[in-house]
Amino acid sequence: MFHLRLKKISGATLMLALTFVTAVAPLLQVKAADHAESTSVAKDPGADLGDTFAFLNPNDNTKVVLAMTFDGFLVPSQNLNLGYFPPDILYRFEIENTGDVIPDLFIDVTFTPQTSRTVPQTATFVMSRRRGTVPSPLLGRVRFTAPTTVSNFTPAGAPFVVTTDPASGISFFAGLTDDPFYFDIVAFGRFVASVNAGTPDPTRLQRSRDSFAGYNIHTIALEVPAVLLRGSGGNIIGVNAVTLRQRNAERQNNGQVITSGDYVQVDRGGVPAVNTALIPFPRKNEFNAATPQDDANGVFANSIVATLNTFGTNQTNIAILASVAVATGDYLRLNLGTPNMSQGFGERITTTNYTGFPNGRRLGDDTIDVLLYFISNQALLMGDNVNSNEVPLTNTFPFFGRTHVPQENPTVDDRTRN
Ligand SMILES: [Ca+2]
Ligand SMILES: [Ca+2]
Ligand SMILES: [Ca+2]
Ligand SMILES: [Ca+2]
Repeated sequence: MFHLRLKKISGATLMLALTFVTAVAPLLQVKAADHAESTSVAKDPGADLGDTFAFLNPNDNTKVVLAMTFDGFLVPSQNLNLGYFPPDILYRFEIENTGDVIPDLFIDVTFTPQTSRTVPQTATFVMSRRRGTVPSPLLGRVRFTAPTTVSNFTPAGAPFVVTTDPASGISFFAGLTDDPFYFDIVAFGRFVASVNAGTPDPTRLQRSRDSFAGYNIHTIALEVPAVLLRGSGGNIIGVNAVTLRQRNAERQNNGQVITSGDYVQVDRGGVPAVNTALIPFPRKNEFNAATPQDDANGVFANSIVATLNTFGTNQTNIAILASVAVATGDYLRLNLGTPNMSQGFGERITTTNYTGFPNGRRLGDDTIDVLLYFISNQALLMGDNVNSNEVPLTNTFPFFGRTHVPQENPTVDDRTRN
């Protein structure tokens, strides 16, 4: 536990830890990896990305799993009313595979309007390359359609519906899942408050309550043969998830909304918590609308470095974090040549043969603890005392935990752990 570990570390390290925690008061604003982090998305849930994932399928390393989550904190009793996909938002994976900051492949997913609470929507999947890039013999343009998974109230929940396009070998899933992100927002806030009050109380970090437990989130997950993603950059690919809306929306007297115009980016997410933890509040909307090219051009570098300086992060670790999220843009970068046999649960960045975040991101990776490790100059190992998801992941694609459903037994509480 944190308290015991504090007793074991040196006085100097303790001072560093406490200095760090004192300085991280801004992290009190942390809502999640990227859930509701800016005013431009907090009241636009369908476009509000939560997390982005990219990892080699632990059962078959020739395949890459890409996933984005959005519109989270859904209580199971609202699975039917809120569990649909908005038809007016474009969900896009940008893949960078040449070693620069310019995305080279685009995977776009859109949905037909919902016509019934019990009928699947149809998703359209389009994978294309950036205009001007060298055509790949393996990839022209991939297009297919697939049904969404419609949630229900049965005790077992609706089985995940996976569609595989026979031509490309790409598998697709879209539906409500457990939110795989885990973090005790409340305990961390209380501990920081105790430090700020001059009475540091590490026992505040012993709640071990996952603020995201028991809630569902919307998930789009893809399983793509690695050969389709590899470019001239070799085994390294970068993944950025974005949501886009058309520029104009005109509300009609009959209740319809007519959209038109070009697409404008609403949210983006590569490396977790960059916007949430490192971008100052006045610039969060601007960051969400910006691009990895902007990152690499240094548009946000001063703000990020200023925040890390406030945290007490030294140059060595600022350089590490900058190499991950700034210098070549905020992409989640995955090495397709690094074998992965695990979903990441129970592993720490100091674990032998660790292959997870910041090498891509697996569903089980404790990303909060990894980020705190570097921000604290590799001094803090204990993180937030929430070390895994509250329900098991599934063993096959899409790998996410089952959709939470309302409890049948009136004496059994739900799994939320606020
Ligand atoms: Ca977001
Ligand atoms: Ca590129
Ligand atoms: Ca969860
Ligand atoms: Ca943790």
